[in-house]
Amino acid sequence: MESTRAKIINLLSSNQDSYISGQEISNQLQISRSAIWKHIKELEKDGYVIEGIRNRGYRILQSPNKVSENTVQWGLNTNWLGKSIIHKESTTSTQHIAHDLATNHADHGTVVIADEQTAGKGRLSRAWYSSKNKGIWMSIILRPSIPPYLAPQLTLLTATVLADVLKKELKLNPKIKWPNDILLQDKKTSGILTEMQAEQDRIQYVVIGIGINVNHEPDDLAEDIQSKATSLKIETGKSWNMTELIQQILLYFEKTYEDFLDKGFSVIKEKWESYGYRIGEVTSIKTFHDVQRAVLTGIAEDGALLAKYEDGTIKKVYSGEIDW
Ligand code: BT5
Repeated sequence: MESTRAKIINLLSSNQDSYISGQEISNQLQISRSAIWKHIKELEKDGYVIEGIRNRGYRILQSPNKVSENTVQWGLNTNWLGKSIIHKESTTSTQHIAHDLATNHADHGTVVIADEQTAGKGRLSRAWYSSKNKGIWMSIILRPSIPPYLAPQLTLLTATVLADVLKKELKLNPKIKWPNDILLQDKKTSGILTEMQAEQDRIQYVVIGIGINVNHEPDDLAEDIQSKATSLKIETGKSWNMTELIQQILLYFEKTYEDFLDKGFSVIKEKWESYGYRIGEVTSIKTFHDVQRAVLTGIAEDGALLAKYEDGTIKKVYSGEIDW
């Protein structure tokens, strides 16, 4: 449920350069002018700078430099993604909250964000370090009308979205390591965890978890990952505004997702392969059964990794690690 404050922010944000009168806000939200005034004062306490001019109305001049439902909403140019945002200062895992919301009928496009996760999850019950205010820890709820076996495509789609944002907006040179790692200078800066609730032939919902190390200094990274992980700050030497980054990710995500529904997976596949780490090279692939050398030739329509083994056979790898 969108809060009244979020609705006010939404209204003011949809019209950033002009004023919205108290009367109009009152009509649209069905609340009194004095209630609006109280909400505006609360927003100012949060760090918003709001100009109110008699006979003209209100307009937002500046939003605070901290992630919250309101700050992400302000200036978010999506049509459906992130229209409902749940922000927590601390939680076990945004995946847990997203699953709870999704089973309670949360809308397609609902986004859960946390400043800190105390039990962040990776794949296969691995842990994901999510230190306070250092990175983006968020989950997106989707209700896609694709068959369950194609859900892995959404992980690959998400990876291309993150790579695109890092490349186009931050001018970095990201690589995607199959299936879900975003690397900068061969070190992991981001991971994706896709979880799904489905019946045999129908997806009820998918939760896509995105973790990005943003403003970590080297010492902020847990000791056991220091040699193989990095952050945007470590790579660029500067801090990044996480609210803006989240907005960019959501905007690119919405566009890419719509393209995917329109045109199918081929566009994603091509882009993924252009970012693919060690594509065309010989590497080691570790599966549940064994470790083998193979050339990575690309990805298949169902999201599997295509590997050409030394005996010349090309096989699909659904679960495993490359060059770990
Ligand atoms: C992933 O798993 O890479 C998926 C990570 C997804 C995290 C997001 S954050 C929002 C949402 N809520 C959650 O609880 N999870 C999602 P996997 O491929 O299994 O990689 C896990 C491995 O990456 C760990 O075993 C560590 O070696 C390493 N690792 C853990 N934390 C890291 C970090 N912050 N940065 C880089 N590497 C990390």
